[in-house]
Amino acid sequence: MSRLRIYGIARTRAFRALWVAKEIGLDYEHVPIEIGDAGACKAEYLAVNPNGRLPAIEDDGFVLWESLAITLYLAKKHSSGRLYPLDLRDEAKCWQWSLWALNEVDRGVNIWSLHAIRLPPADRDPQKLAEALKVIAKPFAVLDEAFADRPYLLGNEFTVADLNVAAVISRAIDMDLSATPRLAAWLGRCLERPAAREALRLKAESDAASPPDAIRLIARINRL
Ligand SMILES: N[C@@H](CCC(=O)N[C@@H](CS)C(=O)NCC(=O)O)C(=O)O
Repeated sequence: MSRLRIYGIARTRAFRALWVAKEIGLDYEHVPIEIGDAGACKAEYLAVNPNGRLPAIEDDGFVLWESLAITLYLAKKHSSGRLYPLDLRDEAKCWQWSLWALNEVDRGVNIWSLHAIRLPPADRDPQKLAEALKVIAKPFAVLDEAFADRPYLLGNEFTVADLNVAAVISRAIDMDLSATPRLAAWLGRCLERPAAREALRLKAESDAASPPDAIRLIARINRL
């Protein structure tokens, strides 16, 4: 049996943990549980993550939740000096970009993708869509500028900083990104990596298998 278990259907933020596991080439067991009463709110999962949110991992008995804590932990544990930088300042930059992604763009991109694409047309709210685009415009300009003199966030190499930010905004690949061309090119480069493509395939499959009511539940339960 694999020592690493990843909880959460790939359509959720579990995608981030699946991507890093594939990027490193880890052997893992995927437990594709659903959000809410169908899975994440059941007592069995609440014992793993008392927040009732996805994802979480169990690594040889060690439990961890919060998607980007998971990616940072797995990258540091298995890919120090490659995905996870050895230098303290580079490491701090990985934390900086990861916290930035969660605080500045995670919610806005989610609201955008639900109200632009994923919800049935009758459930979409153009005002929420416009507000989300307004909220992410400034941080997207900051991200675009970060690539003025480098192909990846820390320099010439793809690191967990890129993985985390690209995973958080992955659904923005369907957005009009013409105002931020460097961001668009970088996001394309990140999502074309073989590991990202495999994780995206799982995500697309679980998106496709989610009926409209499941998407409505996502919007309601996450207040998006
Ligand atoms: N900050 C958390 C957010 C986790 C989260 O909200 N996950 C969603 C699925 S993508 C969820 O479980 N929502 C259900 C709920 O909030 O009850 C993380 O990045 O892991």
